[in-house]
Amino acid sequence: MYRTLTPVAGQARLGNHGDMSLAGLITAVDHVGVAVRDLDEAVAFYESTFGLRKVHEEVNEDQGVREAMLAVGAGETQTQLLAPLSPESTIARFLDRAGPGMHHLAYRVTDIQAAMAAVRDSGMRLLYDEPRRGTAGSLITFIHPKDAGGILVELVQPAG
Ligand code: V0V
Ligand code: CO
Repeated sequence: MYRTLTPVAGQARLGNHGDMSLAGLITAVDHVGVAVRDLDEAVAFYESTFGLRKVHEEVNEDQGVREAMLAVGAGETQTQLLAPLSPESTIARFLDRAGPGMHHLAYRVTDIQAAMAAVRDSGMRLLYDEPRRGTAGSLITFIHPKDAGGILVELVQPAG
């Protein structure tokens, strides 16, 4: 019925999104990234206010951040607090422009190379040609916010 009524749309769907769709590759919201000025203060605030629980902390020189992961409920989804390591870091620029607040939305993917191929196929700009090292040994990349509805979207393939 669908095909009979809208054959062109049907073909476009298959042609553009057949094997290359992100559908099926994204399995969860992995984390929401929040830019903060002082990591220790922010961890204390999120723990006491929302009852979140810090489960991980690390410095990521490549990304210019000191970051903490806080489990929400059982920890399937986390809140990531990000403080800048230097005035040149992307988080410092964000804080200068917008102040503390939501910075990115991270979708968990099963296969980051396949997800990156799907993003390229859709015409959205990836910020990195190859995945980089993210929190706790994960592999990450980002989609430009101007191509993703005004949100900086991270794709993350967890370690292991
Ligand atoms: C910038 N824009 C944003 C944005 N950052 N829009 C939504 N959300 C954001 N976070 C807008 C900005 O307002 C401009 O809009 C436009 O995009 C171009 O911005 P820009 O002046 O070029 O800003 P920059 O120089 O700060 O660069 C923005 C990008 C940069 C996204 C290219 O932040 C970047 O490379 N991010 C990827 C790396 C990253 O964010 N690392 C920290 C998280 P108008 O004014 O033109 O309309 S690390 C992490 O999450 C880890 C380690 C992990 O999860 O494991
Ligand atoms: Co992140």
